[in-house]
Amino acid sequence: MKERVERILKEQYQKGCGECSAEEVYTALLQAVKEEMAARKLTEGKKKLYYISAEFLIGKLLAGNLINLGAYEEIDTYLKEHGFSMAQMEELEPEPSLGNGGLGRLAACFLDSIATLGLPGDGVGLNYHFGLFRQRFENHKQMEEPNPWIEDQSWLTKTDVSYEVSFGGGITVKSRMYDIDVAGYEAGRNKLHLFDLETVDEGIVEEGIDFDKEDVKRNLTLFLYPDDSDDAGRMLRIYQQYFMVSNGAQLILDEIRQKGGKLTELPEYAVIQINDTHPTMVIPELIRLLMQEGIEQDEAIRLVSQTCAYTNHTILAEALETWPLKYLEKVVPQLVPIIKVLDERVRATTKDRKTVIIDRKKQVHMAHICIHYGFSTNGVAALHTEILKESELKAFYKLYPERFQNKTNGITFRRWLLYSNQELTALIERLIGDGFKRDADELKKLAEFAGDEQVLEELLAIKQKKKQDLADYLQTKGIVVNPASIFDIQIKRLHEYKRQQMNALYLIYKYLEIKKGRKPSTPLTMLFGAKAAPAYIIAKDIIHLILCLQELCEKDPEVSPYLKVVMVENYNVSLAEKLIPACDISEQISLASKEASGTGNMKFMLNGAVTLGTMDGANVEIFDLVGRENMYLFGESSDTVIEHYKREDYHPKKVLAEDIRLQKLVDFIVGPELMAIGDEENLTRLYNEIVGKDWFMALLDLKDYIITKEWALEDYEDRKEWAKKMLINISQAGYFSSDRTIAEYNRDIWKLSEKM
Ligand code: 26V
Repeated sequence: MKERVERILKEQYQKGCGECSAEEVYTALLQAVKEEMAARKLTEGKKKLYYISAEFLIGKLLAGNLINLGAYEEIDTYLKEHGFSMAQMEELEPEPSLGNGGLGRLAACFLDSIATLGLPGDGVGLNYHFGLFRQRFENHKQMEEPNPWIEDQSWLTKTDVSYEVSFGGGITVKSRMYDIDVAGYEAGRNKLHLFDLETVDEGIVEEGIDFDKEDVKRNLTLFLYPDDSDDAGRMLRIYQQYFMVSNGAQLILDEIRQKGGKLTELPEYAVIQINDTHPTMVIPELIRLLMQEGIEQDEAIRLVSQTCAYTNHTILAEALETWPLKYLEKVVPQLVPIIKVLDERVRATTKDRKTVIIDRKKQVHMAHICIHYGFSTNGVAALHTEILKESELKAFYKLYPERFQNKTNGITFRRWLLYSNQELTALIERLIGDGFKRDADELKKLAEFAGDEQVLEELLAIKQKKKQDLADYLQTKGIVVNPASIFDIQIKRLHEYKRQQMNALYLIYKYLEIKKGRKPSTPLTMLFGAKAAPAYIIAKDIIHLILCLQELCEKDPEVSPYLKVVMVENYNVSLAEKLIPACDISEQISLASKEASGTGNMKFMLNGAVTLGTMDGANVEIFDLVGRENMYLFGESSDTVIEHYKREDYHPKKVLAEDIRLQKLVDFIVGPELMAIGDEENLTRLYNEIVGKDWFMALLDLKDYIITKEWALEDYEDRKEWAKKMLINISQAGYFSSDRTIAEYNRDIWKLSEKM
């Protein structure tokens, strides 16, 4: 690899590494890695997986690619020899934000594992020019800006693949496919195909992230999920989705033809994983294309149904996509007759009107298309799948019990351990050898060292080092944190069900305790990172509250030595890589039943953080693995929560009336201290929401949360016992490797032949 870099530097700049600027070295590295990847054999096979997803939150790629190519250390040393560093290169790499959060990051981890396991499978998505917005704070509020990430030299490679895609109203556009190579860990190569439109015009973006939402030819792939709070935004989302799946479907059929296959053999050549409902239209689109090729409708429907599998990622009603039929008539009129046929067939086979595709209000239920016309439906954690079967999708489960299955999410250990925590990786390797890098289950061997004082001390020393690293990094952004304090971290999208507001209420509790003179033995640093959807008012109010609390603590000399609040700006994958290894307490506090899985919880556990969480999503499985001794559980069960919703018997005012202490915490939101810092409008609106509605029941669990968190903080004082908890968590994290998840998808759904 080093030689490649030298050669490129010579060719392009006629200089050696020592005389080049950091930018020149970065560009040469990028090209060298791309060359090296291109030289690898593509993983091929008769049957191929197409993982279609509106989001691939791949993050920066340089370091991960070097690791998977086995060249990280070589380049690390090479850079140091010439006065550069890997960290410097990473700072220069722009971060693609082609995803919102968990769902998109999962897709990126999956690509890594698919390539590593040697499975023939590619990703299919969109090449958003700006991706998700960049977040900036101003006056304690979130501002949104475009995040351009495509430079002259980037990971994208332009291909000569191009298709025509037609929309209603006589609009036809020509696409262009760009590829990003995905290198497996010491294994082959797969591809992420991102479709784009050459007429897209970055110049139409006005203030912030506003743009003309009607001008499809110029805006189609500008942003990831533009604001869907208005009709034009929602319509644009349908344009994007159809553009993605029409290109994907044409690519799939082309590849079958290239292999000499017949379209009637579709299920033998292709399996399509539909990542949430965003790519649902691939089903009617493929049926349409097959019929165009002369295949009978019945046969086309049968072939497509045997090819498509659907993953559900949420039970939140507001996130389950339904589109007004009239929108589809406008954007994709060619699909409407097919969707109507699909609906009629459902109506003919079942009386249960809960499963219809087009409902009485003429709304099209995208998930229903996937379940009826796919051969598999899966949830993303054991509890989530049970809830789908027993409540949300019960009617479907009755119809097709054999189609339902669970695939608990996972994360790639290459990025979330080998790369982001090299110190911990080295310790593990010394203790149990390097087999865990290929077989994450081997981490279990670490449990033997739970009584080994020296190992425990080393583990603590590594945690300390990572906390120091984070503190140093934050310092460069003007933020000072005390590395001797406890790092308590909640990083994830901002949503009421994830209950950042409950964490903020704990903060108020702690602030008031310190004001009363009850000072913690070890200071506490509470770190947050979260973007709120631009149109999600209450989520933005919660950010406002946290930023106001940050200032309140900072400015109060009685409090600041003991309690520090930091909300990092523009939380993204690279920040996660710095925050997670430094964490002591991992906040996984969603309302039970609402977080389908969570994957941050897994990353924290793998890095030796102890979870403070509810029995929700994959937390349940973490608890099963580590036990009561090694995790802090609190809150009502999912059954109780589901009952409350059914009976409509949860009232925040009742909870507050029963406990005056909780009332005081909530009142603080609109008290003089915060009003002096923040905006009355935001604080009052949030207060009213919590007191009047509290839809995600933050107050229900607040008391238990405070007690349990206090208990965890107390336990932290016994460093040896805490280190044991850390070690047990790491030793049990192997189950959450996405290699395990992908092996299960392949065994039970895709059935591709492995080439290792
Ligand atoms: C989407 C939307 C869109 C409209 C407004 C509200 C809303 C709320 C939530 C969502 C989530 C969409 C699906 C999603 O991202 N699910 C996440 O998938 C992860 C990977 O499976 C999983 O770990 C997370 O628990 C789950 O929330």
